[in-house]
Amino acid sequence: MVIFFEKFARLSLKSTFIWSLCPQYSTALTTVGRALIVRSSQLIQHRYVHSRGLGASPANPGAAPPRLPFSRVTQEVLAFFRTLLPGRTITDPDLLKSSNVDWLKTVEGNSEVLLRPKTTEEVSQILRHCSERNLAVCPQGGNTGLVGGSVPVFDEIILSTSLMNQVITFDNISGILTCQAGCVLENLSNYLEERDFIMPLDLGAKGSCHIGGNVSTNAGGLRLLRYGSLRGTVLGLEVVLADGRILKCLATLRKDNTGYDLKQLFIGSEGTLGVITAVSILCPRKPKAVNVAFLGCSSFQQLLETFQYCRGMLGEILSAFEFLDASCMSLLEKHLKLTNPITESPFYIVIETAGSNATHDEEKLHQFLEEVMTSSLVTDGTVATEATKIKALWSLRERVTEALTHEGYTYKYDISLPVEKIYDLVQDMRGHLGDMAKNVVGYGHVGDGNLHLNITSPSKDPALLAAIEPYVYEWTSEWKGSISAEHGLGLKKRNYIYYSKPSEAVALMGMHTHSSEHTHTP
Ligand code: 2HG
Ligand code: ZN
Repeated sequence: MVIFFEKFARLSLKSTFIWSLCPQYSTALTTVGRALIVRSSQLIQHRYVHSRGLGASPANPGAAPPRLPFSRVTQEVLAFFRTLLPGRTITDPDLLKSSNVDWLKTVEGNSEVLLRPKTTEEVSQILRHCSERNLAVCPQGGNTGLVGGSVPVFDEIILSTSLMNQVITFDNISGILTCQAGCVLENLSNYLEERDFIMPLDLGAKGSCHIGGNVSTNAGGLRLLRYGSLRGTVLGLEVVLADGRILKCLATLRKDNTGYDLKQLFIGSEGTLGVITAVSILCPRKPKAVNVAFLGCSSFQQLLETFQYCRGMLGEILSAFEFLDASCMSLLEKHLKLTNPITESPFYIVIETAGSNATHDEEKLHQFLEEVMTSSLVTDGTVATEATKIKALWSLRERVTEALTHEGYTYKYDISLPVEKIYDLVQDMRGHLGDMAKNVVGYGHVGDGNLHLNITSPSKDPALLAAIEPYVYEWTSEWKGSISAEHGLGLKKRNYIYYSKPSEAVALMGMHTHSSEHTHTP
């Protein structure tokens, strides 16, 4: 068994579970039955972390587990990689630097080898070789993740998908795109737009993130409200399992009820079950008309009522309903010199419509705006139909994360809650932290009940962290929310899974834990 993800042991399905559900594979159990699981020593380690309360302890939150007894990369191993990937086996420490640290610069590993395969066959050979030699591997896409899931914790070999960037096929009748995992989301969007289609997902990180990483973290983003999650739009996957076997489930069918839908196991499993090497995805037609409205509201309650009107009046053309609060706006102005296009308000909404008839869409949008403005739900607003202005309005929402990075250290929370509760958490947290925090800001995907709660301080502050956690997780759990709505668990959230999932469910995922150890389980 090779793939070792020190940071994460979430969907490490136990072999007994998966194989007993798949009788047609049962003969394989004795020889390769562990192929879909993270090695058992990691599971033991996970119990170790929990049984000592290290993971959930405010004094030591998110503590990295100790390094397990994996082999070290030898000259013989390097020689194998250099023959397999000439010029694509990177060992120069300067070149490795950016792959060892995450985008937020909060988590850093110490890998000495970065591999850049171009084909699925090469990925398969890498994993087989590592499996046979007990070498740990960290798969990496665009390295834009926010939970420390895309960088090594110790000296894992980094397997980068950056050169696996080819479109394989696109069918312009069905709208199904099949491509390699390392395609950058924005490149795919541009490719499709030239063909009158769009990607069903859009993220602030689109310029760097890879589609394989998007799928393995089940990224949500700005269009989920309209096109649903990747669990619905991804039609097929090609995956290399830990022992090097290639699982070709790269279907391009809308409907396929033959047996288990295995690809679902890999969507959102953050690389713990295998490395996604190719994806087929259903893409919508490019809308003929896009409008973006940027509105101001004086209270979150009014924002929620605006959302209700919006769903009722714009239903079939609504493609996004996002929000940011006044603190986010101040940071955008301060650090990125962006301009607020409307009068100052406690809350701002970004509404996007995407439809097939410009006149019809504009008429509907204007009726909606008239309604929410005459009823004083919305205090001010502006609408864009032209591409540059649309982009400028979207920047106000998409670039909040970037603005926050200039504030010092940011504690990030990605919470799912009943939509009417999402801003209560921000307000509650402000009261709870008082002067300890520099900023407590809220923004996110109202349409999906997904809050991004970000708390800043001039630098890393253990006392502040101890005040935030586990408070934030207890709050979320009390309202039956999720402690990771769309970013995944990675290294940073892995120890908090029990706030969102019952211990029986975690045990089914392969974590060997005892529920009695989890005093914080609701
Ligand atoms: C977004 O919606 C991203 O902008 C990032 O999910 C959120 O930085 C964050 O907390
Ligand atoms: Zn988000």
